[in-house]
Amino acid sequence: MDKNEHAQKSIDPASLALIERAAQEGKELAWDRFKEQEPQCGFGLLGICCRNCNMGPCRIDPFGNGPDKGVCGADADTIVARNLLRTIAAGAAAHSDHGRDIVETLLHAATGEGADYSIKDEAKLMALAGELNVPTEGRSSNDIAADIAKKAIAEFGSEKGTFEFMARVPQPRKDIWASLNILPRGIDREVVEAMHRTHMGVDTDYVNLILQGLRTGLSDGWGGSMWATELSDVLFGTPKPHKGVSNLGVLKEDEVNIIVHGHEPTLSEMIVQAVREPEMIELARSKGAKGITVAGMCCTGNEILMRHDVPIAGNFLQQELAIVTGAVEAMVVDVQCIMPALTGLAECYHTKIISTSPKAKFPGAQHVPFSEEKALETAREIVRIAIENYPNRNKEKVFIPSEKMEFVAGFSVEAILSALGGSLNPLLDAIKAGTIKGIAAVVGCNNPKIQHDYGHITLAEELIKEDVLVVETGCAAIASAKAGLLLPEAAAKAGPGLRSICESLGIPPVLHMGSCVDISRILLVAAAAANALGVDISDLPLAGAAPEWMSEKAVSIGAYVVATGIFTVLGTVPPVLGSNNVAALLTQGANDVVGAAFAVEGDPKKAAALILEHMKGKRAKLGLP
Ligand code: BF8
Ligand code: SF4
Repeated sequence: MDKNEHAQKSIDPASLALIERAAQEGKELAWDRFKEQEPQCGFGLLGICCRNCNMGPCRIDPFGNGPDKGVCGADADTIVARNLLRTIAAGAAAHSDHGRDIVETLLHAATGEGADYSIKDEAKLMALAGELNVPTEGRSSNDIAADIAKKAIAEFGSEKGTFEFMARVPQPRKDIWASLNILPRGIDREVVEAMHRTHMGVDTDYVNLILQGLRTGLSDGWGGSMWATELSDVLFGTPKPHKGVSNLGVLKEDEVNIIVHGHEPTLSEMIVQAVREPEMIELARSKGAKGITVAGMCCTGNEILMRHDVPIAGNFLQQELAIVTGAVEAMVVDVQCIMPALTGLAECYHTKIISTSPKAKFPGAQHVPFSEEKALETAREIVRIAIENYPNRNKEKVFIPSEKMEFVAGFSVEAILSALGGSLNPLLDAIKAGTIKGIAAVVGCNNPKIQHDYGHITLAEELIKEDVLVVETGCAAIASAKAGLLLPEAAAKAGPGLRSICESLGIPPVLHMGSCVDISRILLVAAAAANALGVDISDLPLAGAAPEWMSEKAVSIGAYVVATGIFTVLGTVPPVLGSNNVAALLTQGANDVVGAAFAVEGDPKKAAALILEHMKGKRAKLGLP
């Protein structure tokens, strides 16, 4: 493979250097495995294969030359819709099960079973207690926190049949959900019902199936994910803007490097604490290292960078590249977006892959079970394993790219409000005046189908140039961090209106709002804007985009963002094109039902044009210039 072929894989110089390095060393990466998969299965790409029962697997002939029904009689519409609903259910389950773990951590912190955790944000706890009608008078924070956690737990099991956070949804939106019968009832319940409905011989009506997809998505966005965000803030602190450093250049040649990768902040918070202990630093020195560097990867990285001065090593397609540096003593993983390839690759280096969750074991990894009861102790054990591994590093194999970039992150809703002087009004006034044309949420993954980071960066740059404020989470936000778009100085790349606002507030034109569960923060900004203007969310000049999405979680996010009334552009094609009816419902029909729909556009410049056109239409309807 020549150099030019590698150049198409990423726009990030650090990644390109390591892709080249891996090729020289004969190491296989996701891009190579993607190539081996090509041409990918046409039935799979169109969503028209079904193996929901053992009369199958069945497939529909997309050209009309073969079967148009499975053995049971399911047609393309049913099969595509059922597959999509199962995908949403898996994504919602992943986010919400993460949420459940956070709820349980708060409960255990409150009851003393998780003694290493404590309530870091009393103000947020009190605000939530007020909102959720939990008595506070004369009560300890732990008692209040326990009550809040129990309220949340009841919502997973759906004792109540409704969500606390529905009170945050603007009334017109809730009326739409009620009329469609898609108000989520219970977080687990919607996932279970989705699985039930897609079982052989249950729901076959594609419209009915897609509606359950929206409800399942809503149970994630306004349920599981929102609990994850809110209670993580209570436990670990509500993010505030601060500086950090990104990209693989944050790894240190002369220090023990530990990467925390995955999604939940519970363990990584403890590792951050453990590496700062003098005994650990002393131990590292005794092994010949100058110190210990912890760097994040993917959403675990986002969780800790939002709250601490901890660098982020990279996003989804950089996880293998981190190992190729030869400078990582341990990659500690919990759940989600962890490539099974890591363990095989790590065998060629000295890196130890340490799995920690009973839910996610990896053959070849060292398993150090994590429990809240012994959280800090486990974190110390993991840090010790990493330190002991430092002398095994082959210094000749080390190749750390020099690229690193500063960023400012930590834009929780609370932080945005405080930057605006206490209310959303200055932002809304700017939108009304046309100084800012609208707000776009650019979120989601990397995917070797798209040049790494190209989708995210091109779209964000195109939008800010046109005076659209961009808010980001997940791997999209990490891409922007590496490209320098999260710095206030990046306002120079924005149009004159957005630039003036950013300069007067001292904020970047692209705001990092957290991990993927923190898209719930974006929902709250949308809801607050709609309430302040007395309109529905779908009336606002807002848009969502996932230029490089790959995960099932992203499909659940898409479902709840569209159901919330926000137009969403996808950069990679979802497997729905095998049914014209389903594709039309998602891209057009949904407009008449929930006031928003999906578009699919792989070229981020064209995606930006779609978003601008959409905002123009919404502005005109509101009578804005
Ligand atoms: O939850 S953006 S690749 S890391 S799924 Fe995964 Fe996608 Fe990254 Fe975070 Ni979100
Ligand atoms: Fe085939 Fe129907 Fe069974 Fe699916 S549910 S595998 S379409 S028979």
